[in-house]
Amino acid sequence: MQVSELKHAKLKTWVEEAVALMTPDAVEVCDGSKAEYDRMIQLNLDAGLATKLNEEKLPGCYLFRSDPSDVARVEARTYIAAKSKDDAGPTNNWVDPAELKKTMSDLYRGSMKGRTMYVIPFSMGPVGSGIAKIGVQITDSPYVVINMHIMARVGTKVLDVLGSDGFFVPCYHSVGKPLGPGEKDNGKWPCAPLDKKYISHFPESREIWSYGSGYGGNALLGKKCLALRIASVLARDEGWLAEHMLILKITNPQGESKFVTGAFPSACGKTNLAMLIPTLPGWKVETVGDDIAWMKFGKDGRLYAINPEAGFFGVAPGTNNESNRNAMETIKSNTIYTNVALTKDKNVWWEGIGYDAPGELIDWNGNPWVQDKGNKEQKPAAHPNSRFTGPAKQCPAIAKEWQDPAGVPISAFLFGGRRPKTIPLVNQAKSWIHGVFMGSIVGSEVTAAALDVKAGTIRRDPFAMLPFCGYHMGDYFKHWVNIGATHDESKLPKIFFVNWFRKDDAGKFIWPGYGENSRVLAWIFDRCDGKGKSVDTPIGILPTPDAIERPAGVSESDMAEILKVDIEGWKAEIADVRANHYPKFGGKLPQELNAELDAIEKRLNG
Ligand code: OXD
Ligand code: MN
Repeated sequence: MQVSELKHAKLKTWVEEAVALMTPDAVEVCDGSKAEYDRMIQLNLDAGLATKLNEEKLPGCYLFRSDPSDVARVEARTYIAAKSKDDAGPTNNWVDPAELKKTMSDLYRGSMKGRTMYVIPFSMGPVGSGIAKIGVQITDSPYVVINMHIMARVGTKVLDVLGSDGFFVPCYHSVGKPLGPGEKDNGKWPCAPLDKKYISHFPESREIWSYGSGYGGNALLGKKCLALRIASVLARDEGWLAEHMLILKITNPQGESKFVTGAFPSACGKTNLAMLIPTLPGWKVETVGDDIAWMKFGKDGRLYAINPEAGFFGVAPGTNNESNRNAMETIKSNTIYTNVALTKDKNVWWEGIGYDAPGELIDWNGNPWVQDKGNKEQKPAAHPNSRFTGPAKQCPAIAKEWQDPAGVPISAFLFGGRRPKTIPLVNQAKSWIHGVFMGSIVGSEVTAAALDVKAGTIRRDPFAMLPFCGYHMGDYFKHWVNIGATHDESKLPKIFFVNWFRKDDAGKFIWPGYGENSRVLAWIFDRCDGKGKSVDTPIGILPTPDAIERPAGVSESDMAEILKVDIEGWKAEIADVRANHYPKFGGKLPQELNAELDAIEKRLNG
């Protein structure tokens, strides 16, 4: 389709302005067809950016290697350009929007020379769903086009729903590497240097401008940029929730089902939990989403969730048949791999895939690599943030409701993180506001290797939204408080804090995790019906020691340890929240949360 054929006047003008600014050699409006996908793959193959993988073992799969400066989301280069700095809040980077638009317009000027501009109409959520939102991304990256084909619903069907005056979020994207006459990418991943990368959000005008990166959440603008940062602002204004949450369906041995969402900071096994294979006989877990949940109130007063995405953009290292067999099955075909290692027979390999590297590999930098297990200093063959982009419909555990435009009714919210001590295996909030308090103090242990902080330090990541909230985090807490204050609490999801990551004094995990987490999910399921043996404690409602059947390897005393109320540990936790965490949000911290902190402290002292 030509730009001149676009029926939506605002969209047409916006595209024409982008063409005038970025001066591509050609413009294409994406139709979302298989033929288009195949043509984009061919362009990537011709540019030397894609490697076709073994057609017998991995049909329809391709490998890409990105530039070392372009391997992950760049939080330091991510901006919330609200009109007032106070609206972005203390946990977001802020630049005045007019100034940022000026800087970025200068970068965009001529940035698509020698390339084609692709206009991708996309729907986050099932096309036409009342919960879904439409975006239109302009990009000069055929890699982005194929990833968007998998991660969102794209093409003409979206334009049909948009009509001539529908709402869309305009998203600019350029890799920031124009080509001179006759110049080709020649196998070199196009992007701009780190200090020229910008991932910018304009919350008032609901716009996204991304420049200089072709990778993941920086470039697939439907995901973190639209579905979380801009959507969180829409949700605040319109009275719904846009959350960094997985969605799963649990069915008990009697055949009754419930839907649960869960927020966990990055690297806490969200995708694994979303695709869990229960060890508990008779129970079934199915997947609705692994990263983002959009929830709106139904006429019955309950919250209904959709997964706005259509694919999984998962971390490859550590994914194997034990940790996540469903993910391994999902990515056996029609999958894009980025920055994993390549074997001689054009298969993929990564650290933690479950078997040793089969002979000499090509690592994610494109260099020969031979595994040396004796060398602890050896650089990994796959980048630690290497990814697969796989279609959700290929997941063997996908729930039949996953594309239901009305969404699925949510019975429980889970919050969790990696907490080696203090936080029990599972703890039910006594009330909505207690649950909001739990969400507000979510934290996870970071390793020294990952961040420049002392190993064992807890990084607080409230609601797992710190890098993804498009406005002041204190106002975000207030939005959650208000949801409880303005709705019938008995119909709202019950809230639980879970922690699979307790360690003993020798540093060994006490709880086996993975499929055994189904035992905890079963207790949560029963609690939603007011069943499940429980005890009221100062910190919340805990299972009695015999409420959760112990898995192999977990002794009675282990179970008592991970279910006990660690009074001293909790006092330290409360003191840390009071001294170091809550003050970050200044006057915008809702007083209801301070009151909750006081109440728990009082109970601990009492
Ligand atoms: C992600 C993240 O990539 O949360 O999903 O970092
Ligand atoms: Mn995520």
